[in-house]
Amino acid sequence: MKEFGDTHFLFYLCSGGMVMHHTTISPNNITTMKEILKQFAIENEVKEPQPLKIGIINDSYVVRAKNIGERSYFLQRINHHIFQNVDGLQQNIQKVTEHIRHKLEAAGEHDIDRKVLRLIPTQEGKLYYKTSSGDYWRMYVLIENAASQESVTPESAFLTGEAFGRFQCQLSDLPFSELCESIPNFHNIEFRLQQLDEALALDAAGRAEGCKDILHEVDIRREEMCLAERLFREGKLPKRINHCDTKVNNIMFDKAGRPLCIVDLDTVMPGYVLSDFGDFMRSAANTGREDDSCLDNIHVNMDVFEAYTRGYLREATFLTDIEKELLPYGCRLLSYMQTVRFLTDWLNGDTYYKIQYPEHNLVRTRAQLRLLQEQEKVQAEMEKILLNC
Ligand code: GN1
Ligand code: MG
Repeated sequence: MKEFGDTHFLFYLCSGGMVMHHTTISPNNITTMKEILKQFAIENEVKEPQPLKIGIINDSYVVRAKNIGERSYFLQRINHHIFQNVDGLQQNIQKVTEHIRHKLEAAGEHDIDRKVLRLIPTQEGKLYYKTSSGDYWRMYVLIENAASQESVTPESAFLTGEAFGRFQCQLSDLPFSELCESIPNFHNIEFRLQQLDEALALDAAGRAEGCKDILHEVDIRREEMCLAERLFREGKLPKRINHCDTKVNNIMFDKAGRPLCIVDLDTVMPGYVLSDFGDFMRSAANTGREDDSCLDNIHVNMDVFEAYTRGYLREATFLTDIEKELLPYGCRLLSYMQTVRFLTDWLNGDTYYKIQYPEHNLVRTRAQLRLLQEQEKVQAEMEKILLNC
């Protein structure tokens, strides 16, 4: 876990793993930033926003209170090229956070603003601010004295499993017809494969020839990986409200290492529970990094798998038998889906994910494919653990 001390300070995050970003804001941007800050219904005086390097989609800033003891904030520019229905997306977040807040209040919980995100409306009472140049901004209360982690221990994986299980449970009585798909077909693998096929046919960046081996690996698994969609059509697999980005760094922990708050709610929408289970394992039960260039670093961490599964099943009491049985499949599905998505972006010439170097999306693709292959090797073991849980 990152440190909480004064020097390696770590505040919290609302999207993706958080690392302080050392670039400064230019004078022009400072004026714009002041204008943006003025739009939100902030009660106290704040300092200049500081950019944070978190997530690979939105731009994020921390806005600290001028005076100790007052509220600090988390400001984000929403990537509206990716989230094209910002209004629907913000309403989803508002509905979900309000729903959870009511549950926490009813349970007599304290310190609720550190346990569920709170959106700060604009002066006009809107959930986001749109600038004249067409950018969208939103603001949350900053979660103080909390940190995200890039990896978990079996102990914290157990607690995290409970936390995500609880999150799904808290939302299980919110009718999902109330939420929109902030990105349509977001975790629909049939749709993702279709996007891959289109990218391949277009070959906009002239990269198809160089990834024939990966494409072969994707192709031989197509039928197996579309199982969830088939089961849904047959009425056997339900959709529920899911987080849809349960990366390990999308949960904040308190100083004692206890899960505090689930963050990055951009993709909260109806989906299969397999998504949330699988995406956590994709990011946490991997001994390597999501973009590890050394493929030999990548193996499944079975201790994390077992601990998270135990924690999750303790809280996710609403699961049907088929949902439970398919959890190990969900791990493979999400690694496969991320392989397909990174590969599609590579073929399209890197138009979706932020990259840090030219081959980044290709390296990410290979790392996710390797993880899938590693998960396949331990499939029987995963199923056994699940039965024991
Ligand atoms: C994106 O930016 P971040 O880390 O929240 C992506 C996820 C991927 C993830 C891969 C809206 O999430 O679906 O799993 O990158 N979010 C969107 O690291 O596409
Ligand atoms: Mg995200």
